[in-house]
Amino acid sequence: MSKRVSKAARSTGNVLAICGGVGGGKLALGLYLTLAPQRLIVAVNTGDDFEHLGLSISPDVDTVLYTLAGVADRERGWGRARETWNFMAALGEMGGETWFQLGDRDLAIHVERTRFLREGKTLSDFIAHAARQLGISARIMPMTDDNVRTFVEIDGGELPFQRYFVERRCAPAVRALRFAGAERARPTTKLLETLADPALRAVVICPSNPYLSIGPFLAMPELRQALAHSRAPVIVVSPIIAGQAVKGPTAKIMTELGIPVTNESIAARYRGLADGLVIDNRDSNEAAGLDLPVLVTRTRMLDLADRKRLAQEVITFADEVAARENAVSSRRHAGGRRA
Ligand code: FO1
Repeated sequence: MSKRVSKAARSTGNVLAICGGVGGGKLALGLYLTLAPQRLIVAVNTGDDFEHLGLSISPDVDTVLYTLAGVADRERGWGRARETWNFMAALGEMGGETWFQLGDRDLAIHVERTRFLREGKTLSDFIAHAARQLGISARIMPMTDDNVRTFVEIDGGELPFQRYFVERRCAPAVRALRFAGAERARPTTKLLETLADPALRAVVICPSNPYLSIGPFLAMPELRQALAHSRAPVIVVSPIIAGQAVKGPTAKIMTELGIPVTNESIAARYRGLADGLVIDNRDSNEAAGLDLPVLVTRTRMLDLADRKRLAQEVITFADEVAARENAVSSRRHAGGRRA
C-alpha cells in the first residue's frame, strides 16, 4: 500500500497521537500547541483504568485531559494543580483505602465519569464531554470503549496494574504483562476511521512506555492491523535516552524482561508498524545501526518550548518520511510490515 500523502494532506491533514499518560502527554501538548488544535486527535491508553472506591478511574486519559487543558500538576505528573487532599485525609481517618491518592479537585472527574458509565454512556462519550468542559479543542478518545486491563506478572503471582505501579511502586520484578480483554476489544470506531483516513498526515507514537502504555494498543489485533495498513507515516518517539528512560520504569522493565535498553530494542518493538524513529542526540551513534529512517534530535522535554520544538520536528520528519515513499515500499516488499 502506498504511503503517499498528498501535499494538501500534509498542510491540512490530521495528526493522530497515540499515548499513555505523563511522558506521552508532554508531546501531545507540544502537538496541540503546534498544530491547529482541531487537527490533533489523541488516542489514549486505557489499560491502566480500574474501579476504585466505587469510582471508574482512567489515569492516562485524565493526565492527557488535564495536560491539554493546562490544569495538570506538572511536578507530580498526574492529577490536578492546586490540589488539596481533605477527602483522602478524612478517608484515612475512617480507616479507608489511601494507597491510591485522589485529590479533592480530581475527584470530580471520577464521579462524573462513573455517573456517565452507569447511565450506559461510553468512555468516549465522557471524554468528549470532559474535553469540551475543560475547553480543549483537540479530539481525545480512549483506545477502546471495551474493558482492557493490564496485569503484571511477578514472581509468585500477578498484580492488577495500579497495585503494581502505585501501591508497590514498580518494585517487584516484571516477568510478563497481560492485557486482559485486549484480544476481543474493538478499538473505538473513530480511531479506526482516523487510521483509515487517506488524508491522515501522520501517526505519532509518543514517548510513552512501549510495554505498559503502548502495549495495550498493540495487543488489540484490529488496532495493530489498522496501524500496519494506515497510509500515513507512523513515527515513534523513543522514550530511551542513553540507556535510561526519561521517566518511569521503562528501563527497569526492559531489563527485567531481558530486553537491552537501546533504541534498537525500541525499533524492534515497533517493527512492521513504524516508518520512522526519533532518537536523542546522545544516542546519535545508534542511528546508523537502525533499519528505518531516523531523526536525531533533543528528545528531552523540560519546558514548553522543548515540547513545541520536538512536536514541530516530528511533524516535519513525518512529512519527509511520507515523501520518501519508495524507500518505504521497498522496505515493505522486504517483508518489514506485519499485520
Ligand atoms: N500515581 C501515583 O504514583 N500515586 C498515586 O497515588 C496516584 C494517584 C492517581 C490518581 C488519579 C490519577 O488520574 C492518576 C494517579 N496516579 C498516581 C498516576 C497513575 O496511576 C500512573 O501514573 C499511571 O497509571 C501510569 O501511567
